[in-house]
Amino acid sequence: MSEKYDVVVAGAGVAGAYAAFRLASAGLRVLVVDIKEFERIGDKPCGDAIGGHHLSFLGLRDLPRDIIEGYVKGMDIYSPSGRAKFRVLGEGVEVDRVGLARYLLKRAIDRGAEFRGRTAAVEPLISGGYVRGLRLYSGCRTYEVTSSVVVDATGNARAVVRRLPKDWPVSEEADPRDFNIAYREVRVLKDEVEEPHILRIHVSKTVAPGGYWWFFPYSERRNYVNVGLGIQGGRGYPHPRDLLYRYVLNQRVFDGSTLVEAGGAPVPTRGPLSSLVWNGIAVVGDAAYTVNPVHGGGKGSSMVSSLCVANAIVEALDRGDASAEGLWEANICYMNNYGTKQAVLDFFRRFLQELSDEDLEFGMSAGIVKEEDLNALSLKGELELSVAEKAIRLLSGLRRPSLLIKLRRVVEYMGRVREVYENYPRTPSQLVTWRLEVSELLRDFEERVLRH
Ligand code: FDA
Ligand code: GRG
Repeated sequence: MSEKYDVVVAGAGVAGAYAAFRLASAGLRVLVVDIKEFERIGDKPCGDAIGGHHLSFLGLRDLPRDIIEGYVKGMDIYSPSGRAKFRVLGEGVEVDRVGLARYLLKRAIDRGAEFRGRTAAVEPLISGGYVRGLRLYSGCRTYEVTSSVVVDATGNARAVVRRLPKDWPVSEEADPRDFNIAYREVRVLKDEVEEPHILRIHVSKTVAPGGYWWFFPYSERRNYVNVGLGIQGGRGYPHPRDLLYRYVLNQRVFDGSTLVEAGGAPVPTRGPLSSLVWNGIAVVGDAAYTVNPVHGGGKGSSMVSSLCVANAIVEALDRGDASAEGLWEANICYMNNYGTKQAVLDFFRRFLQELSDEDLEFGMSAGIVKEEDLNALSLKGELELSVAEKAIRLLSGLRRPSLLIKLRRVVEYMGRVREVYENYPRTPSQLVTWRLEVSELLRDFEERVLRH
């Protein structure tokens, strides 16, 4: 006889652990499984930055101090030559990633969730068009658990949804070019870091093609920094570790530094899945492509998806309806709180990844986009049309008018994709038509703007 739960969560990274915490807090019978044991939960390479607004939204303002590696007050973004710099102010933290996931999982367990480490989700159990549970593997044994809803929070593995029928929207595969491959090291520097509350991002097509390299100090741990580099996937670019060693770690600031940790992983830098739910199944975090496409941060937004999914499951099970329709509120919530911004930024990301170092240098030094514009872009995914208009009026006669005209068109398309996402379907039956609208807009954008 298989064991029966209300919800089985596969994966206990931040997304799975936070979902389990929310579900257990609502009184549901929850099982969480992970291939890792409890001590290594959350141990995945990361830049460790989370915006304070996410912590407020998620009710995580009271994180224990011992899992905070640093307090962040803002970020400097450098042009390829390093001569132009934008400072974007915004408060956040550098977090101990293992400490955070373990803290969330512990809270879930305290609220009654059951955790099984060293346990793999092997495949979903499907019958009558519904996911009814999971086949699990642990200690050389395969067995089944059943549940009203399964939540796939297995990150890039997408261990459950990738085994669902291809016509279920949750199973959608991502294009390799919609990933960044990111590698990072944690190092202790010989000298103190200047301005340890400021994160640094450096854009350069030569050093980090289709991505950037970063230098994130841990203000609470003297001389510790998280330094890494991301490149766009699927383009045949060199390995990010090789680029980091070739262009970054030979800089003087790293002389005599010691290595604490190293590692990398793919990051899905694209728009959200068209639906986080289907019959008996929900998907959250990296497995649902909830990362910010422009900067690759995904911890905060993965938990936003978990919050939306958990709330929807609680309500759906209360009504006894775990169908796509019954769980649909998860999508409305996620699109309102993050997905729309993500989709808009994905269009901007595609434009950014096509720019040369010359374009980036010009764009940043000529003041086409200013610090305040970047603030609005990162907070709301809005880039004012007037920015491009102003720039064109001022500069088109002088230099690089084609870049400016392209920027204006990009901003127009960002407005259009926002409108489409603001009209996200209220029921699953309208999803196919809506998805066609999104893919047509993207095709149009690629043909008329990017390849033009
Ligand atoms: P995550 O991958 O963390 O968790 C998935 C869990 O599922 C794991 O515990 C895994 O063991 C488990 N699992 C997998 N397969 C399983 C199976 N079959 N059965 C059971 N369990 C299974 N984000 C950010 O906000 N700020 C930042 O600074 C950075 N920096 C950064 C740098 C680098 C180098 C990378 C690679 C990524 C980042 N990110 C980031 C992105 C961020 O790390 C990412 O978005 C979140 O960790 C996603 O959390 P999830 O819980 O969705 O997946
Ligand atoms: C796709 C152009 C492009 C680059 C991606 C993958 C990658 C390059 C970098 C690795 C990830 C990394 C270092 C992310 C840190 C980004 C960051 C500052 C996250 C914190 O931002 P939040 O939590 O994010 O405030 P949002 O945008 O969700 O408010």
